This record gives sequence, C-alpha cells and structure tokens, in this order.
Amino acid sequence: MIGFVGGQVPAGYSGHGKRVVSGRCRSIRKVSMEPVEKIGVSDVSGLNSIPEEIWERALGGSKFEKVKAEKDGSEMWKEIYVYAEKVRNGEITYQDIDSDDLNIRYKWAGLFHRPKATPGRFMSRLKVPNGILNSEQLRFFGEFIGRYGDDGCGDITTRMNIQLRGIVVEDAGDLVDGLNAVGLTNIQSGMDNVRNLVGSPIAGIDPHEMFDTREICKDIDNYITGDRKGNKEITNLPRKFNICVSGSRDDFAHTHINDIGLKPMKNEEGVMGFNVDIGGYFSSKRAAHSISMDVWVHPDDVVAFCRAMLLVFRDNGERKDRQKSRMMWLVEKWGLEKFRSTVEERMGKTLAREAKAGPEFDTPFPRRDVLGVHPQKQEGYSWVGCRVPVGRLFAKDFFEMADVADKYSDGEMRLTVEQGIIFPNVKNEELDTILAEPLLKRFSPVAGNVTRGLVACTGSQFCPQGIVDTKGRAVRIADLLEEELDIPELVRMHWTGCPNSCAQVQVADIGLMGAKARIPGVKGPVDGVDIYLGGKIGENTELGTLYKKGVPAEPEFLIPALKEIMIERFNCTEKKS
Ligand code: SRM
Ligand code: SF4
Repeated sequence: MIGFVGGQVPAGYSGHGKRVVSGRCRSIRKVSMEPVEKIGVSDVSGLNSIPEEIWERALGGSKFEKVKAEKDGSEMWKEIYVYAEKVRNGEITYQDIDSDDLNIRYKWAGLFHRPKATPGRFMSRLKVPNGILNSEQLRFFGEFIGRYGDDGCGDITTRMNIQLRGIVVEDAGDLVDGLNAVGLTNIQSGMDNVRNLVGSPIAGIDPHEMFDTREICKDIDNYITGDRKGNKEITNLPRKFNICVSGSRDDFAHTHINDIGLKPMKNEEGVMGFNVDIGGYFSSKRAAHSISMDVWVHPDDVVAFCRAMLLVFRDNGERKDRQKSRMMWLVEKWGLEKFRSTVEERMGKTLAREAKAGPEFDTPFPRRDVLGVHPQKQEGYSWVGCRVPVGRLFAKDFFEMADVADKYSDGEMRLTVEQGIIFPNVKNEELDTILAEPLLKRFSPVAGNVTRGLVACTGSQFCPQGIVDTKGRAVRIADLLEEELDIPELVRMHWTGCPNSCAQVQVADIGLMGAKARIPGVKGPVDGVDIYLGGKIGENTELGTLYKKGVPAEPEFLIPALKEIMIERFNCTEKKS
C-alpha cells in the first residue's frame, strides 16, 4: 500500500500537503537580470516572431495577456538560471523573485510554483511524447526527486506524462539541463502552450493497430518544442492547446476531448492518414465534445497542418475573456467553412475532405483494456499493463521501474492516460518471472473492477485550485466499494479536485468533481463532490453529465450514494457477509 492511502499524504506534508516552509509568496523587489548564455535554448532576445499587432491586442486583454505582453514567457528559458544562481549565492530568496515570473512565467520553463501547498517549491511538468520513457530517464527522475527526500515525488498525468515535485528555485536549471541530457524536456508545458502529445499506449505492438503513433507524436512534439530548444513561434497562444493522435479504433488517446484529435482512416486510394476532429475541451464553464473538421490529412502533412492550426489560433483566438479563448470558440465564431479555409490558406494547401469508413467499421469494436498481460503483434512477445494507484510515484518506484524495464523490456516503459504503466516486448517465456517481481505486487496487472479504472487529479494536496483532496480519497473509496460490492465489470471512476476537470470526469462511467457540500445540522460547508454519469469512450463517445450535486465526500455519505448508482446502473450486488 502506498503512503497516502486512507486520507494520509506523503511524509513531510501536513494534511493539505503543506510543507514546513514558512512565508508567503510575494514580490519584494525586481531582481536585475544580466544576460546569460545557457544550454540549448533558442535565442530569446527581443520579441519573438509573433506579429506586433497581437502584442497590441494582448495589452487590451486579460491579466495573463498583460503579463505575457510585458515579457514573453520564453525569457524564462534563460532567467531561471540567473535566479537560481542568485539564490545559490545567497543574494536573494525565492520570495524576492518578481511574482509574475515566479507564479506565471516560470511555467514556460515547465516549472509551476505551488504557493498554497508548498511555498518555495515547484512542480515540473515534462513532455513525454506518446508516453514512452526509457530506463535512463526513469533513473534520472528518481535521482532528481530523491534529493528532496520526503518532499519529492512524481505523478503520471492524464496526458500520459510525468510531473515531478519538490523542486526549489536553485535547482531549476539543473533540472532543465538534466532532462535535456536524457533526451527530454519540460519546456512550454504550462500556461498558454501546447500540452503533451498523447498517442496510443500500445503503438507498434498492438495486433489491431491502424497507425503506429510513435514517430508522428515525436515529429509534432519536435515542432512544438523546437527540438527541445524552445519554439518562439508558439510561445504566446491565446490559451492552452491539446493535440492527440489515435492509433486504433479504441481511441485510447481520447480524440473527442482534444483541440486537435487525429483519427486514423484510409482514404479512397487505400492510403492511411487521418480524419481530424477539433475543438474538444473541458473548462470550469464548459465541456465541449469535439466536432469533425471534415478534412483528411496525409501523415507527411500532419506537422504542417498542426502548425497552421496553431498559427491561425495564435493570430485570431480570443484574448480578452479567458473563458472563451479555447479554439472551439474561434471555430464557432467563424463557422467551420471559414475556419477550414483559413487553415488551408495558412498551410498553402487544400485538404481532402474526410475519408469515409469502410464496411469493416460496421462491426462493433469494444474498447480494450490495456491492463494485464496481452499478446503483441510480434509473435512470442506480450505487453504487461500495470496499475499505479492514482499515478503517484516516489524515487524508489522510478528506480524499480527502470530495473524491470531493463530486465524485460529492453529498457522501455510506457505511460497511459489512465495513469498506469506498460512494460512492452516481454518474452512470453519470461512472463512468470516479471509477474513475480516485487514491483508488480505493488503495481499489479490485476486489480478490482473499480481500482483498475481509477483516475485522480492532483487535488488540493498540491494544486492551488483544488477544492478537495482527491488521490488519497479515491483509493480509499475504491477499496471500500470493492469490499462491500460484487462488481461484475469495469466501472471507470475519475476524481477531479475542481471544475477544471483535469481528471476528465465527463469521460468516466462515474465522475466525482470536487465541490462544497452541506450536512444537515453541521455549520458551514464541508468537502463534497458533484457526481457525473454517462461518459462513453472508444468509437462512440459521449460526455458524461451532472447527475447529483454536493454529496459530502466522507465515506458515510458518499459510499451509500455510489452503491446506489452501481447497483442500479452497473449490475453490482451487495456482498454477502
Ligand atoms: Fe489540468 C490547470 C493538473 C490535465 C484542464 N491542471 C491545471 C493546473 C496547472 C492548475 C494550477 O493552477 O496549478 C494543475 C496543476 C496541479 C499540479 O500541481 O499537478 C493541473 N491537468 C493537471 C494534471 C497533472 C492532472 C493529473 O493529475 O493528471 C494533468 C496534466 C496533463 C499534462 O501532462 O499536461 C492535467 N487539465 C488536464 C486535462 C485533461 C486532458 O488534457 O486530457 C484537462 C481537460 C482537458 C482540456 O484541457 O481541455 C485540464 N487544467 C485544466 C484547466 C481548464 C482549462 C480551460 O480551458 O479552462 C486548467 C485551468 C487553466 O488552464 O486555467 C488546468
Ligand atoms: Fe487542480 Fe482542479 Fe486540475 Fe485537479 S482538476 S489538478 S484540483 S486544477
């Protein structure tokens, strides 16, 4: 069992993940910035290649637009080194750092200050295109967070990505350099930048694969991050942006909730390319299912297509009201035809219309579960999918995962959007030994029908927007449900700490969104959840909708509410005692 199960949190944190570091984040004085020559990040002097008029428009926009216009976030690619040196030399503390740099612009260098839960410490969000890692990278994570003792940990995110925690200002440059040295980056991973490239977790090994997503995810990511040196062309988008590439009819990548979702389909000539869905997103005010753009894109054109989409969004997206600035709003403002033709113009190419699905698509294709042992398309080999309880990892876990990957998977390990891991390319004759590894007792390929579909966002333990604790609670409630009910089939339960829905409650069978609740006779609000039902994934997607508001999150209230739903809708029965 992991350290925070049962509502507890990792050692070194209080009940709300608060570390014993005193002081509030504040801006005392501006720190002078001498230019420094630093590692492989591109030259960020002067304004980047964003047209001047955008900067002018930005000045009339939201607070965040003003912060971006005052100084582009890409400046932090150098300035994090200056700040680190000054803190190391004792010239300043993190509290002296300009608050817009500390709390906003550091995110362009992949560093998120956690002022509420752990003042002075950062979370770093990486880029792991297609969720594929190697053992050297895993060991680097273990070593890096290991230096923070109980204050360091990591998470697998809902975009098959890694976040590391506990980082202090003086180590920021070491982290960026260290990641680069092992072939990774954390650049442009937060704020108004493109998020991690999601692909198929079983790309290249899947017997039902339509398109191997690995190379194309890497190619798009290389454009976005400028080959890990930073890409100034797209450092000032109106808002965040999500791209994913699906590899099979399972749609493991969730194309229906991304700004760009590429879905494999052969055209009339039998060439495999992509139909494109656009505009899917979640926010606290709106959950939008994507719509078809009615285009088919050849794999060779995918990077140019994504670039054209991003530049059209950059130059035309809403910059005043951040609640209306995701790409879907631009598509709706212009209408699909104008949107499509503007993208084609920017690309310098007319795109083919959407390819029609052949008769083979008439037979239903139930979405598969990647957890467990599955034969690969390569004869004699299998992948082993393991659950990591709510994605939380510690230094020891990273080292052990690296060892198992080296021993059985030629050093490779993959991540899933359900916050799990996959060891690919395991020889069938070695399955018994891998399954006997101590790591696989902790991160088991076999799990109960709630536990194996359990997803939880960061929640209030670290996230400044979190209304409730999620990860600890999710594990505890899942355990209780499995103790009390016979659950005949997978029930995908997602916990998200606030209405931003980072853990995608609208995708789940049962979604629990942090909210305040009332208990009759108890003064003041208590931690609670809004319950969502009806998310469908795979080939025929639907977004779940609100079913019940404000259920108190304590087991005595939540367990009966969930049991009622599971008995009525998921064929569950009470266990006989
Ligand atoms: Fe998210 C903001 C964590 C996936 C929608 N998200 C945040 C912040 C940065 C909030 C903050 O102030 O710090 C959270 C960092 C907390 C922390 O310390 O970890 C945060 N989001 C996460 C992660 C780590 C949840 C997880 O535990 O897995 C996921 C990281 C993915 C990655 O690797 O990049 C994560 N966030 C998502 C997703 C799911 C997805 O992409 O499939 C969504 C909904 C889909 C979408 O974006 O359309 C999502 N996060 C948001 C939003 C609402 C966006 C909007 O348009 O309003 C915010 C708030 C914002 O951006 O203003 C947000
Ligand atoms: Fe934080 Fe809310 Fe996202 Fe959870 S859903 S990580 S609480 S912003």
